[in-house]
Amino acid sequence: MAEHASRRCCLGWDFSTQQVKVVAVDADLNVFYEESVRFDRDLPEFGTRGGVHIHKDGLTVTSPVLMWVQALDIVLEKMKASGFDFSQVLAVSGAGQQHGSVFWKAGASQVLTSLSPDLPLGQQLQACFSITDCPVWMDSSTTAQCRRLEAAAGGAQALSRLTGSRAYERFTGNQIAKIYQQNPEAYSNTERISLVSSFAASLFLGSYSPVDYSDGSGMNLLQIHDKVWSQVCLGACAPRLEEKLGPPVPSCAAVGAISSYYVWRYGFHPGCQVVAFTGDNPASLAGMRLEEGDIAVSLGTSDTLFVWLREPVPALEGHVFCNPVDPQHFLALLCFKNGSLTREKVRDESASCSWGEFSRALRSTQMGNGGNLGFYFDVMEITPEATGRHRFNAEGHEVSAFPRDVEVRALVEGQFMAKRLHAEGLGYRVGLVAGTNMPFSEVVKLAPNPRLAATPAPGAAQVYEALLPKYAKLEQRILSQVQGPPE
Ligand code: XUL
Repeated sequence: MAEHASRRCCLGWDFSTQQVKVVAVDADLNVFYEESVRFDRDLPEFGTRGGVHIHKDGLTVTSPVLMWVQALDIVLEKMKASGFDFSQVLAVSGAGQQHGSVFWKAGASQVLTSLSPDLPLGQQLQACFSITDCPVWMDSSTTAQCRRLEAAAGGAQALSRLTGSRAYERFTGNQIAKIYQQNPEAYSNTERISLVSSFAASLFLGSYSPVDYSDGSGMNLLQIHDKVWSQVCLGACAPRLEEKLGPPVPSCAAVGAISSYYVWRYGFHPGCQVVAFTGDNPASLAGMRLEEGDIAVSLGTSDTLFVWLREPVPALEGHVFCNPVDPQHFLALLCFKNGSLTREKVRDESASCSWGEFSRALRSTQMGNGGNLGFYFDVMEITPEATGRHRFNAEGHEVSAFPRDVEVRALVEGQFMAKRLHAEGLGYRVGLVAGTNMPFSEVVKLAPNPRLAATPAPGAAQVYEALLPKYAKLEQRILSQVQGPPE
């Protein structure tokens, strides 16, 4: 029997855009088993690219719900074939891509509660969805619904104060409104609407699992302070929506025992608990073990920044979600579209296509870059909404170019000052003292320490504290060139 066969553990699932993945974590928080199914490669019959269908309008982006169900079937079968001992699993939980939604057809609940252990889920749930292609987070087709929702809530800022974000096309309330308007029959034939996360939890529970506060904050429907659905927002999106959503729960809530389907088909213990699933970004905050005052930056195609906040200031940019670890606190998320690709471009132009050269350029210039500041928005930026490259010398005069080494430092410093500036805009304060008495941090103490990729150089605080107001002023200058002066 395989070495992983009989270890008490919890299973963590990830229903992401491109794959379904599972990890088994033992009592010392060691990951000792992993399995996954990639949609494009392993389920080619659904014809997805990157796990999605991009429709002809270029704005609508969906994924087939049965592809997600079948992916779960395949992962479970692979685990079984490898000798995985399901009877040792104490609990299952997980994460899902945020904002995506699943529409369960009238009667689906009946099917979910009476699954036959002889058949895979995909076969039994075939007729359970009123919408077979689910809107996902990459969809941007709901601008009209967004404007309507903001108007109903008293404006974008008022909606942001209430729900943590102004109206965003991918946020689920706006997606539901579009479905209600364009396909009213399918909407009225829907008995339950899940997020991808609560949908996945429902599959394990064998009944509808509630939406959790954290992922629920990505819908433009949840009042992030009171943790209840906003009647104004529900009313602006679609009728009878509250009953289709069910009441939300804390992200750490145990929602029930695993369905007997898994007990009979795979040998799970009947007492195995299902803990509410949440969104992938909230799950990352928990996984990275962030605490109050911490900030985490993910450098990808887009850069994402996560912050643990106690007193958020919801704004017109970025998102404030309920914190998955401590429901009294919050998580701020900022997305910067000009991330890796822009860094690579500047590396190619100013550092001979070499990261070694790029690092040398950084070492050869001083912190603060002699007062030179740059903005590198090769594609329309999300935070802030501006475009183009803008360079300013120490006197604040716009210049057309920098020496190569100065260019490299201006890019890196500019990208990171933007992160600090906009995180502060959402209520983050550099230098906060970490919170005490946090049970989650106690629990995860056992896990290997996350590896810090870098630490600030001595003197950095003084240099950038002084430079930040100048950066903010120049950013305003660029924005007023794009948008015209403020009213
Ligand atoms: C966050 C967002 C994405 C998805 C990716 O608001 O839309 O990060 O969660 O899965």
